[in-house]
Amino acid sequence: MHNFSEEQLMIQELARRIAIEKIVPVREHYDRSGEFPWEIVEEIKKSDLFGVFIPEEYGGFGGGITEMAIVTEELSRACGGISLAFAATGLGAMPILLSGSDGQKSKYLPQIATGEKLTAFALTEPDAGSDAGGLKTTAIKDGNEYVLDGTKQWITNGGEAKIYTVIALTDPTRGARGASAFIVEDGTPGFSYGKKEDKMGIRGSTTRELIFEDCRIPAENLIGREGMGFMVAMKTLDSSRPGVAAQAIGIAEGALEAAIQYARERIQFGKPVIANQGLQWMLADMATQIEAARALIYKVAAMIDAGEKKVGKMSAMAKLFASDVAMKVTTDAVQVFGGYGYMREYPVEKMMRDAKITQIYEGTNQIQRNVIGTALISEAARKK
Ligand code: COS
Repeated sequence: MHNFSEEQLMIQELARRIAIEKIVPVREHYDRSGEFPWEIVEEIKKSDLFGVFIPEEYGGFGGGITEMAIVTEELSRACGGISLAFAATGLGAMPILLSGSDGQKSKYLPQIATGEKLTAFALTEPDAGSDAGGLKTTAIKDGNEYVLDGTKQWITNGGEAKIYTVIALTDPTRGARGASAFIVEDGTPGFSYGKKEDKMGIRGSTTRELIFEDCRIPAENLIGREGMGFMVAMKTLDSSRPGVAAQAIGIAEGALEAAIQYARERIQFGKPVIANQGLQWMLADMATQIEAARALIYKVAAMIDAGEKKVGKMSAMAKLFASDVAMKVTTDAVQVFGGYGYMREYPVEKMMRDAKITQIYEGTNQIQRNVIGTALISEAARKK
């Protein structure tokens, strides 16, 4: 167990209770229907958990990435899809938290802290995924407004969120260096929602296209300065990747728990299958990998919360390692369940489908290795 404070343990307990009492009974429904889990959003709201990572002066609890990870982990133990209503709100709020003005913080953070408004982060485009610098959406200044044109793709919470942080080019001739970050509110004329994706996993979460056509927003919605957008996006991802790692490890913990319970109950050859050493070894590996990943996640979360600046490498390591562990553990959990594991009647096939996305979004694990490799090179160069 990590050295969580009394308050952090209380947050963990609250989130765990929602997960067990409210999410477990409905997760299959949302996985099948692909609907957005508003009833769970209400529960998270009632427990004040949306505010755990928002400073007290803006109506939050005053925690940081550690608290965000604790809640994400606990909710994900029950459902890695439903937990995203919370986790993606954290991601969407991050540019405002990290780089927003006092005015922007005062206007938007209190509404996020109460859960009155969900948020979403919009960087990815049809032709700009791993190559995030290749974005094409433009935001051209016109008097005291910016005019947005373009399409964002695969936006978690798209259509459900009310506040969007959007990266767009204010100077299309300068590529990534011409990018800027903006706040765009739902209902702004020229801003509409496109295709809603039909996904393999995390089906209790909405993934949708955002379309901007001559969409005018006040110039005051610029986050930071023009040209800072790519940096805002990269800093956001440095802080949010531990959240993906927490989601991954939550899913893995749910799968391990289910596998242990099943292995104790399933009788074959006249004894519970857990009596087989081969199976115990599988469970031992699963549990060990989860603990190692958890240690990494809460280490980097503590570094970020302590205000350390160079966290990109560790953050990428946490997301890379935890998501690979989640994929391995959920696959092994299906194996422990055998034929039953492959059936939709049991939760582990869903966990395996949910785990897969954690190796892909907020930067594929190949991109995480690029981030880690680049950091190793620059650290070595600095030592010279
Ligand atoms: N923090 C602050 N600034 C950063 C940064 C970070 N973590 N990473 C890069 N930058 C800055 C660089 O310093 C550089 O600034 P200058 O132009 O002033 O020198 C600028 O950003 C461009 O950096 P770089 O040349 O390394 O960018 P690349 O285009 O090579 O891309 C990767 C870097 C691949 C790491 C980046 O595009 C990435 O993370 N891609 C994945 C995106 C992703 O996670 N998508 C998921 C969608 S969001 S859910």
